[in-house]
Amino acid sequence: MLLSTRQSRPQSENFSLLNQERSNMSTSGKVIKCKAAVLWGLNQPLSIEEIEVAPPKAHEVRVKILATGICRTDDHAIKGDLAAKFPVILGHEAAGIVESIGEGVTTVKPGDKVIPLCLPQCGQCSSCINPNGNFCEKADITGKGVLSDGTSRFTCRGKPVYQFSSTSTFTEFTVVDEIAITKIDADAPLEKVCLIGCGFSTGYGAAMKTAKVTPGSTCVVFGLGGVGLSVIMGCKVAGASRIIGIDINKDKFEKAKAVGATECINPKDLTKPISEVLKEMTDNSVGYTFEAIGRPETLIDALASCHMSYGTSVIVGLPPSSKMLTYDPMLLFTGRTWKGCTFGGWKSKDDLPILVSDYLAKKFDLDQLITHVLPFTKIKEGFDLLYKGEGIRTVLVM
Ligand code: COD
Ligand code: ZN
Ligand code: ZN
Repeated sequence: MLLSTRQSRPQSENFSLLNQERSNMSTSGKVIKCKAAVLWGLNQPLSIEEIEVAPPKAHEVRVKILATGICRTDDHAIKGDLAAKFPVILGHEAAGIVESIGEGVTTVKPGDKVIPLCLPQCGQCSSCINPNGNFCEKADITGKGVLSDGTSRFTCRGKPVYQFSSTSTFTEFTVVDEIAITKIDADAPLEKVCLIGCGFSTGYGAAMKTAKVTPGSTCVVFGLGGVGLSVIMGCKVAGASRIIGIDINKDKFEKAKAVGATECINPKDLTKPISEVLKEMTDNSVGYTFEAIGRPETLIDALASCHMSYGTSVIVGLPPSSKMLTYDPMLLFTGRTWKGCTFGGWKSKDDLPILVSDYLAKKFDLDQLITHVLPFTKIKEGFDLLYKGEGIRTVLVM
């Protein structure tokens, strides 16, 4: 029985699972030495190092990471646009297998397939207990870089190394709080569902969970990177009949149409404001707009582009923290709704396993987002692809 379950998985994953079962017997309770990409300081190159990963303490879980995506937020930490403490192990979009658990852990066990949660769900704070909230108060928004007990589980060359975004996944092993990990279907292909750990869920949830796009509606998505494409997938699954993609890079249009955009516009080709063009194109019927760029100007464009009385505009992209917005309150006075969301609005620990099952049921296709797969040690090449704007998502496999 066990053998037949294994046979349905990819060969490499079977091998990892078998190794995992053997290894967690010998590694449980001990320090593990493994490879990780350490960032020693702002704007430094990522350095592949041997690190030590301490065993999980009470209510913590040690995970063998098998696949991790590279997200722009990791680069924001490298450049200093997002607070982090150094040295640090970045990475927050991943999937793996539980190696061992600390005392009191009840929701996962060794051998379980899991996704670490860059937005935890503690289940007890004001956001977690309200059905409409998801921004858990335990989220590490100030870049403390430590687990709940105030320390990290990593050391390298005798120095403590900080964690990132409640996770740290650019490493063969990591330790997270139990509130920052969720168990997923044993049949999930980890090198695909790792994207559910951040980029995909952020965009897809903006449409499905936050905006609650209605069937037959007209949607406009500003920015056709991995997050914007995931918004398009959400609009399509929700039954939108028109989905208009906007990007200044026309090379993004082909993929946008492949995932569900019905038409695409390059603002550089326009002589009138985009809100007016969209109003004319759609006979004044834009129900939903999404901003997945993270620029103050396009946030206002997206707001102005949804219908003046019943339209909803969702902020998905986050402008650099120093930027303030100026806008005409009349845009809201006439009835528009302006909403924001983090992580698509999903309650991470509860909702991610459902998204993984939806993927396995072929409700959406993550393959469209994965343009490059590289061995973990080629992480620098993966970041170069991000900088060149080539492809959508790079997945690193361990
Ligand atoms: N007009 C139209 N399109 C533009 C413009 C413009 N003025 N400027 C840039 N673009 C396009 C680019 O050509 C590109 O195609 C796209 O916008 C942006 O895509 P990417 O590939 O750079 O980025 P994504 O899709 O991976 O992510 C973009 C976000 C803005 C969503 C992301 O950077 C972000 O800020 N996320 C918010 C934080 C968050 O929710 N994080 C979740 C946990 S990390
Ligand atoms: Zn991310
Ligand atoms: Zn909480």
